[in-house]
Amino acid sequence: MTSAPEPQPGLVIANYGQTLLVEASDGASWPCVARKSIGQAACGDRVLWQAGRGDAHGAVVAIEPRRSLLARTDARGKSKPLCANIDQLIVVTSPAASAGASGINHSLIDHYLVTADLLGLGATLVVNKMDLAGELQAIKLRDEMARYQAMGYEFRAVSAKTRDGLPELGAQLKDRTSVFVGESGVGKSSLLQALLPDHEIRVGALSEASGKGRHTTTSTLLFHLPRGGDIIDSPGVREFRLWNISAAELARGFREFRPFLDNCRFRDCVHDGEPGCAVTLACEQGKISRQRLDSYRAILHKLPVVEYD
Ligand SMILES: Nc1nc2c(ncn2[C@@H]2O[C@H](COP(=O)(O)OP(=O)(O)OP(=O)(O)O)[C@@H](O)[C@H]2O)c(=O)[nH]1
Ligand SMILES: [Mg+2]
Ligand SMILES: [Zn+2]
Repeated sequence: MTSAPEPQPGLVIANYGQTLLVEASDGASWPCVARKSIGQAACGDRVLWQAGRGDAHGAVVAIEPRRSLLARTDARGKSKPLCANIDQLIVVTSPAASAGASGINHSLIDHYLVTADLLGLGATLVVNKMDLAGELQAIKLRDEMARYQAMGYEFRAVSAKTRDGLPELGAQLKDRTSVFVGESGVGKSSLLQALLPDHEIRVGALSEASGKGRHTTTSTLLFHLPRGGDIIDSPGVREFRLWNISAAELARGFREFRPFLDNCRFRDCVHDGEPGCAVTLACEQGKISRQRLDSYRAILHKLPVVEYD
């Protein structure tokens, strides 16, 4: 019997569930399965892997230590790694088809921003499909986003269709690993396609020839930017659940709450209507927006266990 091939370093560039696509140092990619004992590998993981014999899949035998990990929690509270070794979250939204409202899903945005803060990652808000926004809607959007900018988050208004704002977004992605997250249909894959003209990425338009199903993204995929940096496309979500964090951690994730958190009457205040709550008072005084406090409370009520620390 010949001995097993030497493990070599690689990068997970796609996660299809059971099968991982691993990019070798020479740029070629190989389908692999992960050894059960090593835990779940995610897109963006640096791994050690062994080539398979003949047509057989390779084997991922070790996951290198991660500098960051974004995980998703399912309805039962089970956490699943989504992508690893990322530097920033690109939170993508788009204006609603109907005029009037801005159409932005604030609760989902706030979930992602809190997640980024708690993981120590950067976050940028991107509103795509600005070509569809009417004049009034565009003003309202920029107004709402100005609030996030005041908290120190980057904001970009872009259009994958007209390419408006894409050079600026591209500059922000350079030499970093970024993951595009957000609801289904907001145009994450379209933005990646616009930034990566040499790749062919399937986007959600109905196939005109067959009229069958939308090409919604179902796997997490990593692409290299031609001028340095990696971007990861992820499947759209309706809701993003935080893992089992404490109420205190959640409140700290709302970064503009921080100056008030030590001033509540009760040390274990969760800022949900308790008397003498400094966060509620700050909201009444216009120092914290109503929408953010509502978002915080909505997330608080959904935490699997509210721990007081
Ligand atoms: N008008 C307009 N349409 C866009 C723009 N960007 C994307 N679209 C359209 O929006 C639809 C959804 O785009 P996708 O890129 O597949 O959206 P996604 O966020 O990747 O969706 P999931 O993969 O399901 O999460 C497609 O029909 C795109 O052609 C844009 O800037 N302007
Ligand atoms: Mg997609
Ligand atoms: Zn309080």
